[in-house]
Parts: sequence; C-alpha cells; structure tokens
Amino acid sequence: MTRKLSIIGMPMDLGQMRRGVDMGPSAIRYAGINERLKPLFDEIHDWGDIPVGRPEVVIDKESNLRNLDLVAEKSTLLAEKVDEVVQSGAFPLVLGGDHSIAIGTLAGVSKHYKDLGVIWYDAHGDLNTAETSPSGNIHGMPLAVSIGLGHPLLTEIGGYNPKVKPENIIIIGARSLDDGEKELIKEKGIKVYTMHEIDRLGMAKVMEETITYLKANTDGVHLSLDLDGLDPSDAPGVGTPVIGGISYRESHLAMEMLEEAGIITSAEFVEVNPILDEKNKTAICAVELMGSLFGEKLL
Ligand code: 5AB
Ligand code: MN
Ligand code: MN
Ligand code: MN
Repeated sequence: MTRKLSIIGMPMDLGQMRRGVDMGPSAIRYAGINERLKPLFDEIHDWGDIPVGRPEVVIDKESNLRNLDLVAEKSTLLAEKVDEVVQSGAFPLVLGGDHSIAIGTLAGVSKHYKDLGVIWYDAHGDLNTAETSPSGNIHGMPLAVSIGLGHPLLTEIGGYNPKVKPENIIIIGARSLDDGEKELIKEKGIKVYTMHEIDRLGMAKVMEETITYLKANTDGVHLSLDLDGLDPSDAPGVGTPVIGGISYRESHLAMEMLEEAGIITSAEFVEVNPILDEKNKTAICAVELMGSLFGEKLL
C-alpha cells in the first residue's frame, strides 16, 4: 500500500488572545517538515493553509465566547478538508494554529471511525465550557466540544455530535486544570496521566498502558499534540506555558512508541507561536517529534 501524507496548515489564532500563533504553520514548514518527512512516505502533499484571514476579535455577547462565529466558520472549512484527506486514503497532519483547531480536525476525522481514540498531549485539559472557562478562550474547550459539551455552533460542526466518547480519551502531561475541568474528568471518568504519573511510572510505562488500552478499545487514534505539553525549556514558543512539563526526550520516546505500535491514524501539532519563540526552537521541536512519530530511525 502506498503510504501517503497530507499536510494541512490551519493558521487560526481566534481561540485565544495572543496573536502570532497564526504563524505556526509557516514556522513549522520553515523548520523543514517536508524534507524531514519525505523519506518516510511514498507521497507527501502539502495542501497549504486553510484561509482564515485576519478578522477582528468579536466576543459573543450571549455566551461570552471569544470569536465564536468565526471559530465555527473556519473550523467547518478545516473539517471538510480533513474529511476529504481521510477519504483519499492519506494520513492527515494538521499544523496549528491554536488548539481550537482540534474542533475542526476531529469533526473531519471522527466520522470515519466507530470508536475513535484520542491522545491529548497537553499541559491543560481543554475541557472547559462557556460556564466553566475562566477566559472565554475557545482553545481551552476543544476536548469538551468533542464529547458534545459546549455551544451548539461548535459541537454540531460536521453535522454529528459527539465526536468522541469520554472513555476513548487519554490526556498526557496535565499540570494545569481548572475546577470545572477536574469535575468533568471525574464525572466522565476521563483517563489522565498527570505529570505526577509520568514522574512516578516513567514515560515508557505511561505509553505502554496508553497503547494497550487504545489498541483494545478503539479503531483509530488521533494524536492532538499541544506543544505546551512539553516543558517550556524545550518548547518556549507557546501562549500558555506551564513549568514542570514533559521533556523533549520523553516526548521522543512517546512518539517512537506510538510509531512502533502503529496505532495513530491522524495528528495535529498546535500552539506553536513563533513570536514568543527562541529561534524557531518550538517549531523545530515539533518537526523532530513528527520525525519520530512517522518512523525516522537512527540506525
Ligand atoms: B491550550 C485555561 N484552562 O481555559 C483556559 O493551550 C487555559 O489549548 C487553556 O491547552 C489553555 O483559559 C488552552 C486557563
Ligand atoms: Mn491545548
Ligand atoms: Mn495547553
Ligand atoms: Mn528519538
């Protein structure tokens, strides 16, 4: 079977307040993604960026959500593109953009699976709703939206809802959760490997457990990798850094184990903000991790 990769840029910064993350796709391309992944696939097609534009910030008066209509509109475009890529038999790799883009990615991917698994590699839970969000920023909500909680303009994208079952989600790297998110995690029984478990068990064990569980319970796995899951010393170019994160080496190991297991069917790398970065370090880190995720070997 020919191994095909489709790259889609989603230059959206509407899910939060720090402009600059819309340049994430450019920064990741500049870090050499195409050359790096070329030897690992039979075919690579870079579709360029979904047109997001530079609209003015609008806060939805009724829900208090920042840029609600725009995020919904642009996410629909992404969902359609991702859907088309999955149908074509290629692996969809989406470059963010802030994490609100996951709403569109999952809407495009999940209709192709009965039981999609999701690995949410992140310092945060992204499980807020308009009611629990301390910020009104939609990038703190995409995982809640994927399980059907949130504004209907977001949960109904793609014309079906929910996208993911809570029991098919595994969060890795959490170290900053809001009160409402903690309650939701308990209520829905969402599996979380916080930094405590990663320290205690080691990344190898965390990934073994994750892979065993997802292999047994899902028919596809989406990797949603927020660069702020990594420690800010390795990935400084993110809008909401939290100290005490996953190291570059642990992340490499995680990607290599996922590759060996062969379970990942779609991926996105989000929250790369070159304006906040040091010499494109965070975008380079993203490309390094993609190399491991797609099977680059030293020997
Ligand atoms: B990210 C916070 N929980 O909702 C909120 O970077 C931060 O996609 C969200 O993980 C961080 O505003 C969103 C305080
Ligand atoms: Mn996130
Ligand atoms: Mn985050
Ligand atoms: Mn490695």
